Amino acid sequence: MTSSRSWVLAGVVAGTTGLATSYLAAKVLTIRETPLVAAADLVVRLTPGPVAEWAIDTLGPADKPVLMVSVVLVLLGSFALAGWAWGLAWWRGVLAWLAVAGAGLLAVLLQRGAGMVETLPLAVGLVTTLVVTAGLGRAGRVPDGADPEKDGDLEGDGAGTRWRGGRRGLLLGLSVAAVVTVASTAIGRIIGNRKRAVQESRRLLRIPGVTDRDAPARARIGLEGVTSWRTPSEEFYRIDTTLAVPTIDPGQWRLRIHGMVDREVVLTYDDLVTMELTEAWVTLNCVSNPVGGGLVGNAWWSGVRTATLLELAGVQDGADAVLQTSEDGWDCSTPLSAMTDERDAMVAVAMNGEPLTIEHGFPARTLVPGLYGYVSACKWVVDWEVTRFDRVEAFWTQRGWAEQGPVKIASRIDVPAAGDSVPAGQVRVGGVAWHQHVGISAVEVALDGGDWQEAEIASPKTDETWVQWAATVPVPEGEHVLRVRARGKDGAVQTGVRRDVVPDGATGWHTVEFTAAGPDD
Ligand SMILES: Nc1nc2c(c(=O)[nH]1)N[C@H]1C(S)=C(S)[C@@H](COP(=O)(O)O)O[C@H]1N2
Ligand SMILES: [Mo]
Repeated sequence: MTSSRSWVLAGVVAGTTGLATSYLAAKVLTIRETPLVAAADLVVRLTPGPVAEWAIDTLGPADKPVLMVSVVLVLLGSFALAGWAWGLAWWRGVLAWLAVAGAGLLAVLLQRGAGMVETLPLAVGLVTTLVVTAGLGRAGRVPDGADPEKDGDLEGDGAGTRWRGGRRGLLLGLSVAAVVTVASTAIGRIIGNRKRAVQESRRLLRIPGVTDRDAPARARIGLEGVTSWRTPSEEFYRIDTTLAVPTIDPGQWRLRIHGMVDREVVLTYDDLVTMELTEAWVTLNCVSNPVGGGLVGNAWWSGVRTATLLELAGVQDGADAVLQTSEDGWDCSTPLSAMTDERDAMVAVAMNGEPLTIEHGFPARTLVPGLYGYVSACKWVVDWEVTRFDRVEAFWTQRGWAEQGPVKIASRIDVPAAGDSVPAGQVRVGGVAWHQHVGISAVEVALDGGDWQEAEIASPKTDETWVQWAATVPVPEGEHVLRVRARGKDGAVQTGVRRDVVPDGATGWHTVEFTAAGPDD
């Protein structure tokens, strides 16, 4: 075995180990496409049409396996090159690995919807590869003074880092790499299968009593461009701190209610879904939603009233909070009063007529109308400790956000969008407004700082959701600024004072700049 051959082998082994750990990372992070699949996808996308057609024609159903095998061969080739380069000088090897990772990064980022998280497996793979290459290089070295002939091959005394072939060390290094590869692949498989199993059980789940609803006609203002009153689940905003989305088998799920209660209660998923279901339209808000932002959505939710569940346990005097914890350890402290009053606070099991999606908290999540998500809407909820605010601090309150998070009155302009150009004249404008658990009594708009003009509002017949509004505004030619404000059924008028989202939600009027064009423009 010559020195450069050993380095080539080291490269192939290190690259393969990196592929394995990147696969494991992708499974842990529940990223659909591993870097390897992303690379294959990129090849497909870069393949010219005629070539692809030729491949499909000649290879038929074998085209996918052939593609994967080709990608793997090309990868192994580049691993070999990188190992060889490392043998010339370690920094050349590092550069070569960075080039391979760079190609992988490109492949990953070109995937639909890929973001920072999707690049993490690649980083894990790269680090593994660098460590394994360096480690093999070291392990293969013969200790100074030993007779290299006895324990391996010594390649001359040329410049650069030379493989000196300590056979025992090399074998040990290779074994470690092999164990890491096999273990990562096996664990990744198990995690991947579990996720698939949970997805499958979710898909087959039929929860008795769960209904689906379309937005009622009275909730729709009928102006094109205004956000749909009911947010489709796929478009519903998603906010959480989790890197690896919990995949919980409903059969394993439990909700433990303890703390300041008469008797501790542990509920199974079956217990939960055989209780009386409540269903309601509820708008969910993120406290981090800036004025005019999209971190707000409205859905038809089905679940069991939190009040009913707390009654089972019997809340003791003096308690004023429930510390809710999710399966991944995130927590929030929710006012007991909001969980026990007449509003439809619930442990939701379905959203828009279907079991919750895994991202939105499957199999169960809490929902408290009128409170921001960060103090109430615990996804993957597994534990409720009935307690007192003066005894606990939750994830976001530890980080400077307010302990209490009632949703502030707010309104948004959807039409026109910022920068739009519309024909001058009578212009239809519209959007949404909300003052949950209180209700919206009026929405007003003002053009260019002029008088407030009252808009029409739809009447969804509940105060726990947003309402759509629209108005007809006379707009002369030129550049304009439209602003909106809402009035609450409690007499509140939305303030124009601009405040940041920290610590308890943004305030200020949403304004939109647009242009009105004359007939000749
Ligand atoms: N387990 C868990 N639940 C959570 C969070 C989280 O980080 N982890 N974020 C909360 C926040 S800040 C919001 S706004 C809502 C968002 O819920 P959604 O992702 O279903 O829209 O979930 C809440 N529940
Ligand atoms: Mo949030």
